[in-house]
Order: sequence, then C-alpha cells, then structure tokens
Amino acid sequence: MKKGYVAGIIAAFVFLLAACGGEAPEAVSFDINMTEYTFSPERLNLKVGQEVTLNLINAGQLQHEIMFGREMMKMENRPAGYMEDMFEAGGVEPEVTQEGEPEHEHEEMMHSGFMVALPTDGTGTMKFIVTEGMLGEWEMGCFEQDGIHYDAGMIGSVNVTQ
Ligand SMILES: [Cu+2]
Repeated sequence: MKKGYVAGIIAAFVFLLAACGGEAPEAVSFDINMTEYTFSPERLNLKVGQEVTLNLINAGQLQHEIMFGREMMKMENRPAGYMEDMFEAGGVEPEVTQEGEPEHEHEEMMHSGFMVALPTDGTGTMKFIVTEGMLGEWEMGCFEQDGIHYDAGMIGSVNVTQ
C-alpha cells in the first residue's frame, strides 16, 4: 500500500471524527442565588448539547423570579418580560421542581414565556438540554413588583455557544 494512500485514509478518518463532533459536552450544574436585586453568578456560559442543572435559591427578603429571553418588553410602561423567550426559541421545556409556592401569582397576563417564581427561602431546580435554537446572547431577569426588580438591575446574562 502506498504511503500517500494510507495518509489519505487517516486524513479522511480524522475529518469524519471532527465532523461527528465527538461526544456531547459535559453536563454542568450552577447554583443561582437570588437576592435584592441580583442573580449570582451574573453570567452563565452554556454549550449546545450540554445538560444543564440550575439550582435556584431565593436568599433574599422578597419573592423573586427568573425568566430567560431577549428584547425586554413593557406593558403599561413597565418592564414585563421578553419579546423572545430563550426556551421557546430552543424548543425546550425545562423540567422544574420547586420547594415553596410563590406567595402571589401576580400579573399572569403580563408574563409570557417560561418563568420560575420563588418565595423567600424557596428553592427550585431546572433541568434542560441546550439546543441550537438557543445559540447567542440572552438575559435572565426578574420582573417582580411591576418590573421594579428589573429596573433595579436584577438582570444576568446567558451566553450559548457551539
Ligand atoms: Cu426579583
């Protein structure tokens, strides 16, 4: 067998491996602390194919919530959610379990898209797999109290890459 031929086969094999992308990225888990008026950590970096677990902890004095999207929209001139919901864009429905019911299911009409609301000392878990539709920059935000929390800076960022 000619050397060039063997090298060609090896090159083709390496190319195939690269094209298949190998294995899915490793699963990740983050604890997200919610207080007045921040998410900690403020930034999440996720990869397509990753299995993500978010442990939500309301360590504050008030009820808080978390939504994921972009292009904040206002209702009655108050921040009320996102024009584009990250999970809707990704065709993903996170699995949610939570301890502690929100004290008030307020503004149901004003909230569209995925949301988890937690009372003080409430905890919750979200699980999902990152899809291609979620690529890009997103926000996570809290719109409690007619958007006062959002205005106060209760905003984080989510960056999804390949
Ligand atoms: Cu809040």
